[in-house]
Amino acid sequence: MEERRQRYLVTSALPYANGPLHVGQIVGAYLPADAFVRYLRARGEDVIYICGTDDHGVPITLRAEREVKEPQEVVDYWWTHMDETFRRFGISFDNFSQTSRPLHAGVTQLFYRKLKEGGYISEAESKQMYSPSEGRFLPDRYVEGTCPVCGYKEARGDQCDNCGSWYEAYELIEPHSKVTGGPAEVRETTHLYLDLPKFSDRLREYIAGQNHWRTSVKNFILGIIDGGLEKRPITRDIRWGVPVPEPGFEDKRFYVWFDACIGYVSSTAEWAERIGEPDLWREYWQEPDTKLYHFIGKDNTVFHTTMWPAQLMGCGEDGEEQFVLPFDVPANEFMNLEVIVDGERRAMQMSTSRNLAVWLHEALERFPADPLRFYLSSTLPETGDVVFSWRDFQSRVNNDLIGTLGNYVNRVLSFTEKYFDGELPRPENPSEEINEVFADFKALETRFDERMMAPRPRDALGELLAMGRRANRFFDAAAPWKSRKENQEKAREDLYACCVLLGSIAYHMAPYVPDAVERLQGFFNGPVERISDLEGMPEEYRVTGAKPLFKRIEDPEIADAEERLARAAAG
Ligand code: B3M
Ligand code: ZN
Repeated sequence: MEERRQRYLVTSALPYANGPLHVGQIVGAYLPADAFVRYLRARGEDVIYICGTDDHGVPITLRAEREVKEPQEVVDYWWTHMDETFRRFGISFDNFSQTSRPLHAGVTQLFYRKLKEGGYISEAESKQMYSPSEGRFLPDRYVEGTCPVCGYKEARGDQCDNCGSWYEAYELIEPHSKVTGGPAEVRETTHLYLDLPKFSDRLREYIAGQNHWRTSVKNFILGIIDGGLEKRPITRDIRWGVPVPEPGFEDKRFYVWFDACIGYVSSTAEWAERIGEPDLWREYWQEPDTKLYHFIGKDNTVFHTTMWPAQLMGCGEDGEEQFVLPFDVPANEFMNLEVIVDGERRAMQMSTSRNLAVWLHEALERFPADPLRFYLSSTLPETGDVVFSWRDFQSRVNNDLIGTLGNYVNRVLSFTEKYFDGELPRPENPSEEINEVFADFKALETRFDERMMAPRPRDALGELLAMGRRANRFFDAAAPWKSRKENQEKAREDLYACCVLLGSIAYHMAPYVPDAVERLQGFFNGPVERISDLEGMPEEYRVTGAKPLFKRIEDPEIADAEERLARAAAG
């Protein structure tokens, strides 16, 4: 009986299009999702992987103003930069869109209309800071003044960096525009609000039912819901964003977090159009058996588990646009950097403004994607914060990727070519040792599968390394360098078994180091497949023209990369 394919829709957080990508973002939302998606594709599941840039919000307009450019110019530049970097790194999106495209504005306005028809939108007046000289309202981050609590002179619009107090911008003493320095005043303004309290019961029920989520995450969200949700303003007095389809709101735009997650939907719709099946996006978003995964950094959790599900629920009220809810929201923790300061190794927080970061495009100038992907996969912040260290990069790559996995692949392939003309036919009766190692492998494959589907690709990588060690042990015990002289037939049979193991290892390596596995398939002629899924043993394996898959990382390369960070920390 043919198993039905499961439908998956996987997304990675939409990065703000205002600067280059750093490794902290990569381990948070992109690499784990990509490994997961590549694995699902190899398993033959029905999966699409969706992303795009988040083009709205204050981070974008601040950069545009600093560079005296139009926001569109800024986001287009960074979209191209990110698109290229993601490709070089092997992130295999099915679609990478932008939230500044017209299609996205249409989808956002559709969500808005549906929510309004459902009775979830209201209008209210509020106080906002206004800059008379600039003729505009100022978002919080554009306002500075004296802290009403401690008297600190350079307090930000929403929070004081000196005493940590939170307040409304109009409570600041002598508030002024951060851009011009001119005075800011309080003015009344009208905004639209999303009625989150109306969703409380449904949200609670939805979250409480996610038994596969981590309990800590579940309890955290339930705590927020039980603490009482408030109506959220979904418009802003700004000119850059999705236009609000209401009279009187011509000078306002939707708040970036109102449209950001909708970007997942519009990017899927764009993908469907591009492949010539414009309605196909509905299957992924609206068929109830889709499994929807949002990979994000942990600071985006609350939006993805309260406001976003509420938007999805509220949009489907009339039964016309009924959306699935996220099946899982894998949220990763943070990554710090190991930096040498005054000759000492220290873990420091990344700082993009001080250039104290490992930018992905720069790292890719130094090293190929595979070793970087391998190291980062081995240190994904799945359960707690982690530290990026160039020295660890070198030792993981040289010891684990090359020493354990690459070495096994090389030994098997070169032996097969050198002593058996690259041809290994299926043996009649496999030895007891062979049956044993196959059984061990099947158990490891099951463990790998469980961890990858959790989804915990870092833990799954641990199982892959266990496969590598087990395979090396089998090779050592079989000692084909001896047996080929004493018992040709046994040596041939053992090497054949080694190729079966190699096929499984390559299969499980592919989500992490896809380029290497593609190269391998150029000289390894045999199934790259789990042993558990082989239908009978292959007739034969053939090997021609094998080459080492990886290059060792040398000390000077690491010294140079470390020095670049040390300089940033000192400067
Ligand atoms: N752009 C925040 C961030 O990049 C935001 C995520 C949107 S996900 C829809 O961390
Ligand atoms: Zn203060």
